[in-house]
Amino acid sequence: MRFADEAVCIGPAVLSESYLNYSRIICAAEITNADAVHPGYGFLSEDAQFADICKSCNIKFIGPSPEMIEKMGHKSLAKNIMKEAGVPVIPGSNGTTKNWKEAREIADEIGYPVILKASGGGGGRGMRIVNDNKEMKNGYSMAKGEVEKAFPDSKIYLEKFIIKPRHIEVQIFGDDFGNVVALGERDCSIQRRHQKLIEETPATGISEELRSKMFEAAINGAKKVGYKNAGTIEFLVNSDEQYYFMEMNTRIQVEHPITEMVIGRDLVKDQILVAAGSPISYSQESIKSSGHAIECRINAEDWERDFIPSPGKITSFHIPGGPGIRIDTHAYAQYEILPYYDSLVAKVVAYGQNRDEAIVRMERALDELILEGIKTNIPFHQKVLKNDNFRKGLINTSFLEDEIKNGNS
Ligand code: MV4
Repeated sequence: MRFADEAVCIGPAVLSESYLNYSRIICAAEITNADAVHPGYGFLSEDAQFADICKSCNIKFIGPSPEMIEKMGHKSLAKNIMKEAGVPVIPGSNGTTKNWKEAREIADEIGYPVILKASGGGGGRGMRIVNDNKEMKNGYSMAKGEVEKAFPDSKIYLEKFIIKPRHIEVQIFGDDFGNVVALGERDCSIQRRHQKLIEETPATGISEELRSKMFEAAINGAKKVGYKNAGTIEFLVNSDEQYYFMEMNTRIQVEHPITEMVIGRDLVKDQILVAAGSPISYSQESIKSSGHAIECRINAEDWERDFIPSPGKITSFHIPGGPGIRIDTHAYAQYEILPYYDSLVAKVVAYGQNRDEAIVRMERALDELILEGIKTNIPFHQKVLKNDNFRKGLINTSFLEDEIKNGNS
């Protein structure tokens, strides 16, 4: 904010009166005579209604159309659309389920375990695993209760539960002229309570054949729906290298810098260009990915106390540098981390010619990163980077549970 040419106060800390308030944001855009709004990756970045309001105010929303955000926000609908485009999707209900009996019939057919998900959800909220036929009645009603509390759309869909999958997402980009490119994949399997902590690209241990199949599927899916601007197609990949579409994110994501590092492009610049009506200026064939990049998300959290938030003043701050190190942060010495917002303080991104070099550079960068006055998850990252299975690239969505105990144990 201090670096900006102009800044406008949009309201108090309460989110409903500032960052989540459509009219406050539109007012700020009007006051500054802004042509466009970049929605970032939180708050209103996947809010179809906000994108629609921008449109009606003649302010360009830097992202896909309101209709696209709406469609992809209905997770079961998004699956059907991708299935029609020939993208493999996780087996399960065709659309949402009417009741527990229907869910049980489908599950009896495809086999247990299954997972119940909120069609209006995402990010892991309102999910429930059902292990057998006898669990369905109770499991369904528990899921329904949670989903009704959490989301306006309380419909539920069902999927085969994939055991210890890898979470691999493909970065795609579309323009106004029907061009779509795939800019590489990211492995985001290292998560805790559906919060990603470490991401890397390229994904380790997947064949070139699987990678190109996923790119092709992602491009076909995005072309089929006429996708514009930056988006991510999320896949789950099982131990037999089968890949299944899970959901689509209609925003730029926190972890986009690792893709920028290996392809040498500025994705936010590209978002602005495409939003301004420029065509994508390069072909799929011209995209050359080289080397390996890893991101560690540094959060203001006390990882020894079950990752509870640790807001407060940063008393000293030293940022590491050197070859292949990129730090994205809004913080500085004497900056106060407020309790109202996300606990992400910095992204440490390490690039190397190969995975080993990226890991070693990341370890050095984390050693040299000094953040005092608050607790952070830096020691957690150091523990993961030392882990033998992580070093071997043997990771999946259960890695943390299976391999990393918390601070005191
Ligand atoms: C799944 C899954 C296995 N099978 N779906 C969905 C939202 C995302 N944040 C996590 N999700 C998952 N969906 C099917 N059909 C595994 C995950 C998953 C997960 C599930 C339970 C506990 C931790 C998890 C970590 C990553 C992914």
